[in-house]
Amino acid sequence: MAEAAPSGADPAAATDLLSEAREQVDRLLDQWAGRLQQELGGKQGQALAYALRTPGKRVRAALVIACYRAMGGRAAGIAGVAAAVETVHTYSLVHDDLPCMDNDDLRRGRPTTHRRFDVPTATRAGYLLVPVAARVLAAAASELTLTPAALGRMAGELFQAGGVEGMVGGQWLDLEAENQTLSLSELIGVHRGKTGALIRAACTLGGMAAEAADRHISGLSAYGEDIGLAFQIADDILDCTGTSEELGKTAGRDVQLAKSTYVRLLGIDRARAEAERLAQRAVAHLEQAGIPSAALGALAGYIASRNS
Ligand code: GRG
Repeated sequence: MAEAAPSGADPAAATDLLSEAREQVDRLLDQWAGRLQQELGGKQGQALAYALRTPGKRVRAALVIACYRAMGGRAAGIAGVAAAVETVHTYSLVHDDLPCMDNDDLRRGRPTTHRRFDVPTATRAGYLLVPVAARVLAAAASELTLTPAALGRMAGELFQAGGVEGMVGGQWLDLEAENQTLSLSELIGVHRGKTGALIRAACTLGGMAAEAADRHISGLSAYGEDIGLAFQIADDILDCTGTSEELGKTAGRDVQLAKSTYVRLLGIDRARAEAERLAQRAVAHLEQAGIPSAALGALAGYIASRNS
């Protein structure tokens, strides 16, 4: 079997980066949650705060921060860009769990937002998170003293990845594909949109915040595209091999919903080998673009072989 991580990658470096990202981004999201709860009030405010405060792994946040630093960025304000990406991701989880989509009860080890509140409140909370993400990004750009042009470019990148050409489009195809068997290339198309687009954007946003050159942004984009797919393959594997306690969400849901997954098409061993191959190729893209990649190599290894 292929190596579990790109050669030279240090698993402890990934764990350290993830804890740092969690600490910084959770603090910011907690502040936003408090502010929004006051602005909105009532059950709607509570639901929005509940969704923002649910504790995730913060992989996308760690990617924003690591790509920013790989491109020479040093300011602490990058955590705000990471929080904006995590806000879009949180919106997608709130809606993904709704009865009209995956209809799930458990997320991040807690009741899903519509179970804790109700379906209309959770639906509105999800929609409300999209403009919240824009506010979080604008505040971060101001703290980083980015130009309006840089903010415009970053907003375009984030919301295009979150839209019909990315996450929404991929989810749409995923829902349409329930009870059908997709070909591998169709499945790759679904995964690249549903999961990969936002992960790729996390990487390019880190580079853009550091005002990286276009050829470096392209290298980060190619890296992000491969680890985005590897991330979803690992998700497919964990759905079969993990428990609900370990995952913080209902295990075995893909089989229950008759979804096409990498595991269904290739089996667990070949799916695992493919995730590892993609992680290695992601790092090769960085090397080709001349991007120093120790932290990003560690994150690629973590993403392909993660166990939660
Ligand atoms: C209107 C069709 C339509 C769609 C709305 C709901 C939605 C947009 C998109 C769903 C996108 C989605 C949930 C993709 C799955 C990505 C994924 C593997 C999520 C799990 O990510 P982790 O493991 O979660 O990083 P944590 O909880 O750690 O943040």
